[in-house]
Amino acid sequence: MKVQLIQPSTGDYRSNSRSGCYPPLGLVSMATYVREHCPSVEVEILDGEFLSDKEIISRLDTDLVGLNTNTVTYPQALLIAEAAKERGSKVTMGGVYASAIPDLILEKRSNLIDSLVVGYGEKPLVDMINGKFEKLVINNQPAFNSMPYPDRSFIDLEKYVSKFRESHPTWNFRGTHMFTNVGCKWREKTNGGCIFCSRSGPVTSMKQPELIWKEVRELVEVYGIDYIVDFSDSILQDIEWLKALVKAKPEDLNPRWHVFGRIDEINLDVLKLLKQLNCNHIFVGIESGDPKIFGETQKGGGSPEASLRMAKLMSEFCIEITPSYVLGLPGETEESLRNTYEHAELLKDITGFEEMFCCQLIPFPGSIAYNLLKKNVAFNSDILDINDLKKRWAKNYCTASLQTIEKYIDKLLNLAKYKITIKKSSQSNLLPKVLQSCTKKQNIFQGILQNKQNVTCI
Ligand code: B12
Ligand code: SF4
Repeated sequence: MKVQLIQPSTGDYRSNSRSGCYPPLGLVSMATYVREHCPSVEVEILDGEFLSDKEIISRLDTDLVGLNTNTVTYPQALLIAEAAKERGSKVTMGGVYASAIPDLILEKRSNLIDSLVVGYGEKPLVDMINGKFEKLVINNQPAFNSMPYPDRSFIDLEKYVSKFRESHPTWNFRGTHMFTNVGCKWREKTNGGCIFCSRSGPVTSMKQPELIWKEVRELVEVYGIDYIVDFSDSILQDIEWLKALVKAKPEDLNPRWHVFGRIDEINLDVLKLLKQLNCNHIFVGIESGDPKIFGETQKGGGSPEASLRMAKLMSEFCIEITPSYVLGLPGETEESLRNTYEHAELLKDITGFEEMFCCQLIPFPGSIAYNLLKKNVAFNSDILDINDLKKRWAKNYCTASLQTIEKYIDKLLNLAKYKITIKKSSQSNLLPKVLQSCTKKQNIFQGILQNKQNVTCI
């Protein structure tokens, strides 16, 4: 028996400095688990970051096809599902999108999907291989402490590592990603988290430090990786666990780490710990530079002013930052957008950041924003167009127009060398070089910059 696990292409949404840099680890994890439990089953992973959907369809040749989905890949997933069904294969679907709106998908596509998995797919896939197909399977409990770590020999990791280098020429590293934990305590506690968050995993779970270092050792020794991007929602959310991770670090392993963390979790002690880990980069949700609008994120901690203070502290520790801004929060006005731009300029002055994520709030299914919008807008289709979601959101929740929000997104992104956003490539990935500059107001964060010149590395 053979199983094909597929990440469909992103269609028109290819405009990203991260595209093709990171393998679909969820699918790799599923393949690894299948091999452990059903060694006679062959598993192939097809990745739409490198193959067109047409190529993927021409390569369909199995009894069971598994499709990963997010909002941008879902329409392509349907095309592949149709082709797979035509040739008589069973089709299963999973991933964040399928997990967020399973009922709507099954209502519309019952004929195409034999089993839809909400949550983690490893065990359900093995059940399917053993002939057990249920229309809807819910498996929200992470179990990676009892599972093998993803075996990268299922994919050509070198292809991704090369793309990573090509896309980040000033980061002269062989980088790849992994997960040290899943879920977010804030999201779990509040049952939804920040207004825009549609991240997977309602339950938070930290991987055992020994297992993490075992996986790191393989990445370093077998694949020559010297830069690890930990895509977990936050490596800082359990400080005792982080201490244990640092304590368990083998003396002969020292790759650099690029991690994700919340601004309100960063302090002197945490930065000292991160230095021991050899972390030199944190991706931080700054969200907004306007104090009032920041409150609309429902983030439950932090502020624009605190983020500048933390950024300064990070610079003193020689830890770089990738700031992430979300524009188009509820009540957003041109003035608040201007405040955010000025905040980003100051942050650039403080840190000299190279990479930035900036995007309009997209009410992805699974987020509080989507549920809010659903009260005003009836979503009858299982296919959601991102531009349409952006438009409807701005119209219902922002004072600034969509065009104004987009203008500021471009302005902010222009501050960075490596730009991460969610935008159709057909709208041109090239951001306008000359942008109308906004009148500089008396800056509300000016105090933070004092003594900035005396930055020394700790
Ligand atoms: C790492 C990551 C990336 C990486 C790597 C993506 C990749 N190729 O795997 C990069 C940076 C490239 C990336 C890009 C994008 N991403 Co991304 N990404 C993530 C992140 C942080 C983690 C995903 C992950 O790997 N989780 C860990 C693995 C183990 O879990 P998993 O992939 O979900 O898989 C498990 C289950 O979902 C399930 N499963 C998955 N597939 C299948 C299939 C079957 C058949 C079954 C049964 C089960 C199953 O089983 C798996 C194993 O347990 C999530 C946020 C989050 N925490 O969820 C956002 C996230 C998934 N990304 C998101 C988006 C929007 C994008 C982009 C569209 C952004 C863009 N700029 O264009 C692109 C799309 C790229 C693509 N090819 O699809 C959104 C999706 C929102 C939505 N609801 O649609 C998320 C949720 C972040 C957010 N904004 O909230 N992303
Ligand atoms: S955006 Fe980050 S902090 Fe907020 S709920 Fe999501 S993962 Fe947690």
